[in-house]
Amino acid sequence: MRTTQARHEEYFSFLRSVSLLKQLPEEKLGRIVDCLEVDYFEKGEYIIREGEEGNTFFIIAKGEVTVTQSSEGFTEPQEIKTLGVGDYFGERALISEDVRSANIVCNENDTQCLVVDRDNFNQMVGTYEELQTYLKEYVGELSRSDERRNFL
Ligand code: WNU
Repeated sequence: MRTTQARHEEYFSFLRSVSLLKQLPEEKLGRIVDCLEVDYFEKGEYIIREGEEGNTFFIIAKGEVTVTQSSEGFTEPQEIKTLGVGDYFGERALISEDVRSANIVCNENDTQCLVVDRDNFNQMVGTYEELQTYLKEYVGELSRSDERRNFL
């Protein structure tokens, strides 16, 4: 049997390995683990749809996803990149207070994501200035690469 304690330790050490969260104090990381949900996806499933409202942040614990986005001159969304274990997504809608700006499609059966809701995300990054600055810069870069893809 896998106890609550074992589960807690497992996710705690996994989150420690996520580069974004490396600097977080132990106590804070522990609180994130306490309020995490785990979601499971199968190949082909949409985890996020472009244009929808979103209130969650995801960290990939197992498997792989593809980021796609609609693009001028194409009928199908275009592939942008692939994300794997330890990568995260969904921060942009939370930081920019905007709808989802890309699709996230599951690429592998039994993909597992750790899901953090908006309130907990704000607690996670809000009180940690470095994290906030880092994510804001990254989100700014995303907007620029979106423009480049669409207008060149
Ligand atoms: C991109 N353009 C857009 C990725 C993951 C984390 C960071 C990049 Cl810090 P959302 C859709 C999500 C979006 C991002 C992710 O897709 N995404 C991108 C792009 O070139 N989104 N617009 N590349 S992977 C990635 C940076 O997380 O957040 O809530 O939902 O808009």
